[in-house]
Amino acid sequence: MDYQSQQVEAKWKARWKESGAHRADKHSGKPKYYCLDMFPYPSGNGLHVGHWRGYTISDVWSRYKRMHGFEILHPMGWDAFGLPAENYAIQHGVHPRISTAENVANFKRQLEEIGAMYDWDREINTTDPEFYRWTQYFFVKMFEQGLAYRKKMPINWCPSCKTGLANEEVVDGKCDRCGSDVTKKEMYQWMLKITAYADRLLDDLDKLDWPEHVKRMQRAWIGRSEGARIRFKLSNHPDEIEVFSTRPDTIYGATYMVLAPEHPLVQTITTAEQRTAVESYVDESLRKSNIERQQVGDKTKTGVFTGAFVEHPLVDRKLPVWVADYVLMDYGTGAIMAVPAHDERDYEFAQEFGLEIIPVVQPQDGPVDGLYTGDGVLTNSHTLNGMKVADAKRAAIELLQSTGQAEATVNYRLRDWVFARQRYWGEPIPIIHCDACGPVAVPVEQLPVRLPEVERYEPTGTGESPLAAIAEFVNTTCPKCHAPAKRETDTMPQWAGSSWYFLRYADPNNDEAPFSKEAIDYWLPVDMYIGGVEHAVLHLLYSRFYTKFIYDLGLIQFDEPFQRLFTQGMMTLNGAKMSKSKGNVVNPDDIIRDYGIDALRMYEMFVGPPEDEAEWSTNGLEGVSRFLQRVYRLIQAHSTKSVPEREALTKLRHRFVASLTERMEGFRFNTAVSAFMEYVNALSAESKQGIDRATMDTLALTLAPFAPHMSEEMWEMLGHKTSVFDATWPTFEEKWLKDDEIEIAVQVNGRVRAKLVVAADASDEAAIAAAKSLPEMQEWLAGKEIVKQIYVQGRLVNLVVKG
Ligand code: ANZ
Ligand code: ZN
Repeated sequence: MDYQSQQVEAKWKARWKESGAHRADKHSGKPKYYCLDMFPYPSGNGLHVGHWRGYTISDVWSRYKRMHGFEILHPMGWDAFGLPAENYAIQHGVHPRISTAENVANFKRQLEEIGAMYDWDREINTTDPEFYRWTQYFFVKMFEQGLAYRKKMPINWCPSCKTGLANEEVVDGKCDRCGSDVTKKEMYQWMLKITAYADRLLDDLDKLDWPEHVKRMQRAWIGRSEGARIRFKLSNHPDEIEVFSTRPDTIYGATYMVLAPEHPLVQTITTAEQRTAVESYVDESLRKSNIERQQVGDKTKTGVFTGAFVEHPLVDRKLPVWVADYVLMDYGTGAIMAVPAHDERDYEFAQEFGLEIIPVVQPQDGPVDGLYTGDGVLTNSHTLNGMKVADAKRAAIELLQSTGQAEATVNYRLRDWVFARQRYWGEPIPIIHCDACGPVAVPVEQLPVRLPEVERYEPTGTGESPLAAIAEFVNTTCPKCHAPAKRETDTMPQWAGSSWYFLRYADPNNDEAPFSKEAIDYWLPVDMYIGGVEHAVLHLLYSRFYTKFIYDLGLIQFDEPFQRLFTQGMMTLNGAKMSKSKGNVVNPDDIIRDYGIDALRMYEMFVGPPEDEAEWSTNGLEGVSRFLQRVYRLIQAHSTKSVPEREALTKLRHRFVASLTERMEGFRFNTAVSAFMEYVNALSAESKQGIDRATMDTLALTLAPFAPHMSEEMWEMLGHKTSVFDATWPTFEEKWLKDDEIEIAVQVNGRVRAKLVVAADASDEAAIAAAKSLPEMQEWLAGKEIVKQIYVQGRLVNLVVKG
C-alpha cells in the first residue's frame, strides 16, 4: 500500500501530544541541550515555506541531538508588540490584543503542523502582562544603576510612523519599517547606556562560535577606534577646536581644519564676509542624511571657508577652518584636522578647493605622488622623521600631551540606545514623574504597569503617545513622596522583550522572579540559536547587552547568551525573496495537504546549503516525496522477513552512517539528504537477496530527524515498542570504511593501456612501481625515457614518456 502521509502524520502527532514527548524536563539526569529559534513576530500573513526553513533546521538538529542522549529544550513563543498590529488597529479599529491573539493562533496551528518538537508548555508572549512585568523589571534595574536615563537630544524621527527610532532602525536614512525619510527631532528620550558595555561586547565576540560575517558586522557596528583628541588654538579668538584623530602621527601633514555644519563653533568663528555663504551651506546640509554626506568618490566634496584660522600646535603654520558636511557632528568631536596626503576624503576635498597637500608618510621604497593611505615611515615631520607609523602615533601623542594639547582616547561608533517609542502597542515604561523627586521607578512589587485600554491608537504627532490622553493612566502619586505625579507615557521599542526572552523559557510560569536560579543554571546558555542574518546588529547585540547586564546583577552565571549561532539563507521563488507584498509566497498548508509534512521538511533540508539562499521548486519537492515513498515501500516489503546480515550490506551501512554523521555535524543537511538517496539506491540494488534488520533499523533511525512521522511508523513496523526518538543514533566502525583493493587505469601519455589492482591506501610510489612492472606495460615502455609519472589517488597512474 502507498504511504498515507495524512493518516500517519496525524497518528504520530496525537501520540507525541498524549505522551508529552516534547516536554523538556530538567530532572531527567541527562545533559541539557538548548536549541532555540528566533521567535517570530506573528503577522497577519501567516508563515510561508521560507520561514519554515529555519524552523526545520532547528527541529532536525534538536531531534538529532536528542538521539545523542541530550535533554532538549526547544521552545517557541511570540514577539508580539510592535507597529504592524497597531497600524492594523488604526485602520480597522480592532484592538491589537485581539488581532495579535488571532495571528498567534494561526502561527501556532502552522507550527504544530510542521511536526516540530516544541514544548508548548513553555510558550511565551511578550505582550502578556506576566511576561512584560519582567521586561519592566529589568528596565527598573537599569534605571537604578544609571543605565536607563533621560536626555533631551535630537533623535531620529519618522514623520510617517510618528515615532522616534534607534540608529539601528534607520537604514540608508530611511525608516526600517515604512521606508519614509527619517528626520531629526529634539525630544526627551529614554536611553539605555549600551555604550558602557562597548568593550565587553567587542572583546567577548572572540569566545563565540558564530559565523564570521555576523561577528564582523557587530565589530563594525561597535566601531572601536583608538586615537587622540587634539586641540588647536584659534587665531585671534579665545576658543579652540578639538578634533578626534586616529592618525596623530600625521599631525605635520595637517593643512586645514573642518567643522561639521552643526558644530557650535561655526556660529561664533565665521567672519562677517563669509557669514552668508556659510549659513546657506549649513541650511542645505542639514537636509541630507549621514549616508549621503559620507559617500566617497562618486560625488564632489562640498564645503565653505569660515574665514577663521587655527595655529598648528607644533610648527609655525596657520590652518584655514572650513565647514563641510563630510564631517559628522555625532562622531568624535564633530571636527577634524585634515591631512589630504593620507586621507581619501580630505584628499578629494583639497583637490576640489586647491588646498595644500603635504606628504608625511612614505612607503619603505620611496615617496609616492598623491594620496597614500598605507603603512610606512614618517617624513617632513621633524622629530618623528624615520619612525614607523605605529611608533610615530605614540610619539606624536606624547609630544602634544606634554604641552596639554592632546591625550590618547578611544572612540566608538556605537551610540546609546534610544529606548522610547511614542506609540501605544508596547510595554509602558515603568517610571513616574514627580515635580519634587524627578523620575522615580515604579516599585518592582507593583509591576506590571499594565497597558490601559484606549479609544484611539493614532499617535498624537506632538511627540506624545496615545497613553498621554488617558487621565486615569497618567495621574498617579509619587512612590517616594506620595505627592500627585504623572506616569511616563512612552512605551518600549519592539526589541525590549526579545532582549531577554530566551531566559524566560527556562522557567516561563514563575510569578516571583523572571526565572529561578535552578532552572537558569540548568538550561542556559542557549547552545544553538537559529535565525535570520537580518538580526546581526539589532537583536543579537541588544540580547548580548542585556545578558551582560543580568550577569552583572548576579542573576546568571554566563555573560553570553548564544554559544553557537546559525543564520539560515533565504528562500526565494523565481529569484525573489518570498514575501506577501511580492505575491510569491508558497503556503505550507497547501504543500502539507498534497505531499505531507515529512516531504516538506526533507525538501527544506535538501534545497541547498542551509546558510545559502535557495530557490523553491515544486519539482524538487516531488522528487523528495517519491524518495520517501520508496523508502517506506522498501521497509514495508522487508520488515516481516528475517534475513541474516550480509557483509555487503554491513559495509554499506557503516559507510552510510559515517558519511551521514559527518554531514550532520557539519550542518550540511542538503548533502545529508543526498547520502540517504545514494544509500537507498544501493540498497534497492541489493534488495533481491533480502535486507537485514540492522539495515532497516538504521534507515528508520537516521531518517527520524528529517521525517519524524514516517520514521516512527517504520520503527513501529519493525517491531519496536518505544519511540524512535528514545533510541540512540547509530554508530559505525572504522574497519568498514576502508576499501581493501581498487582497480585503477594505467595510462601512457594520457591513453589507457592497462588496468591495475592496488591497495586502496597504496602510496604514490607503490602504485607507480606496480604499474611499471605490469607485463602488458613492457611494450609501451621499452626504449623510452619516463619524464613524468603521477598517481591520482584511487583513479589512475599516468606515465609521460619520450623517445
Ligand atoms: C587625521 C587623519 C589623517 C585621519 C589620516 C585619518 C587619516 P575612524 O577609523 O572611523 O574612527 N574623523 C574624525 N571625526 C570625524 C567626523 N566627525 N566626521 C568625519 N570624519 C571624522 O575614523 C577616524 C578618522 O576619521 C579620524 O582620523 C578623522 O580623520 C576622521 F591620514 O584624523 B583622521
Ligand atoms: Zn515625589
